[in-house]
Formats: sequence, structure tokens, C-alpha cells
Amino acid sequence: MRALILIDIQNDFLPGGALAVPKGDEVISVANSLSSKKGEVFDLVLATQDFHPKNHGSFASNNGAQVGTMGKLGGLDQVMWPNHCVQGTAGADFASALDMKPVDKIFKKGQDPEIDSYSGFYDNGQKKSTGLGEYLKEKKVREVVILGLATDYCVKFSVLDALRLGFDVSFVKDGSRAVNLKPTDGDAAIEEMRRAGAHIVTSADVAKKSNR
Ligand code: VGL
Ligand code: ZN
Repeated sequence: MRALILIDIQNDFLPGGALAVPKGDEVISVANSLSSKKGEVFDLVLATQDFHPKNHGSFASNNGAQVGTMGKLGGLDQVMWPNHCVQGTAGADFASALDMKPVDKIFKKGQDPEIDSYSGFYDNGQKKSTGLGEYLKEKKVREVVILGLATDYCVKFSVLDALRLGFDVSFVKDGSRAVNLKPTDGDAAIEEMRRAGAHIVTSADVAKKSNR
């Protein structure tokens, strides 16, 4: 069983959004073209959604901090982000051009104000599960294909957790974009995923796979 996992393709991560990822909008057509291959290439299509309460501790505004500086949250180092993906706001919604019809299940994360959650599987302290890993195991998924936003945060940590959970993991390079607080962050994240055992692939490579 093979699952496609779409990470955080939400309005606030698109150009013009609160935490805009440069060229983040370019992942939408890649996501749509791969998710349209459900049945042929994928058995399941899943999506994660960053979904913060407005008092979330990762927001600079809730810490009297400047955006982009480092602080602490839940005992961990924490980037101070602009307010983003706040529950009940349009910024938290999935991109309107993203085709949600093939999506079998949505896993929300980042609801606990006391800890951030980059990975779609666990919070940053690896304490609480979103249920994604358990769901994949229950569905007998062995292979996961991951893309979305952002390469250097939520995509990277989702890939690393998926590897730790024992899945065969492919990261779709053309289906992901990086925040790049430092210009090399995206490339460093890809190298880290590769070293941890992920296959670095293109959407064209993935589209050639078959379930038959
Ligand atoms: C993300 C920073 C804060 C992401 C989410 O989806 O990569 N990055 N929250
Ligand atoms: Zn967030």
C-alpha cells in the first residue's frame, strides 16, 4: 500500500499569506496531478493541516518577540513565527486551487498552545501523536510519498518521522518549497532527509509507479 501525503498546503503558506513560502503556490499543480493518480499510483491520499489557536506559543506576538528570532516553547528552541494558520481564519484553509476530492483523511496539528508541531506525525517533543502513523499502519501502508510546505520545516520533520516509523519514504522535490530563513535551509533539509534514508524524487518519477 502506498500513500501520498500533502503537507500544509494552506493559504497562509502561499505568496501573500501570513507565513508566505516563496513560490509556495507552485506546489499546488504538482499535488493535484499526483493526487489524481489515486487508484493507479496511490491507494490513499492524506493531508496535514497546521491549525493553531490564536494564543499559540510559537507566535512572536504572544511572546513580545520579533518574528524570525529564537525563543523557547515547551522547553525546546522555537522559531518565533508570525501569527499563521489560526483556527477559524481563511489562512488556515487549504489552498482553494488544491483538489481535496481525492483526500481520504485530514490530520490537524499544532493545536496545543504549549508546543509546536512541525511533523504531521508528532509534536516537536515527540510526545503526542496526530494519529497519522497509526492510521497508515492500520491501512497496511508501507510506502509514503511526501510533498508540500515547507521543505525545511513541516515537510522535513514529517519525512524524518516517517523514516523512524519504518516507512519507505520518498520526498517529492518539485512538489515542495522552503521558507529559507537562511538561503541554504532548503538544500540542507534535502541533504538531511537523504542521509536519513529518504528517496529524493521528482513528481515525474512518482507518476511512473504503478499499483497494478
Ligand atoms: C510550518 C512553520 C510554522 C510549515 C508550520 O508548515 O512548514 N512552518 N508552522
Ligand atoms: Zn505553524
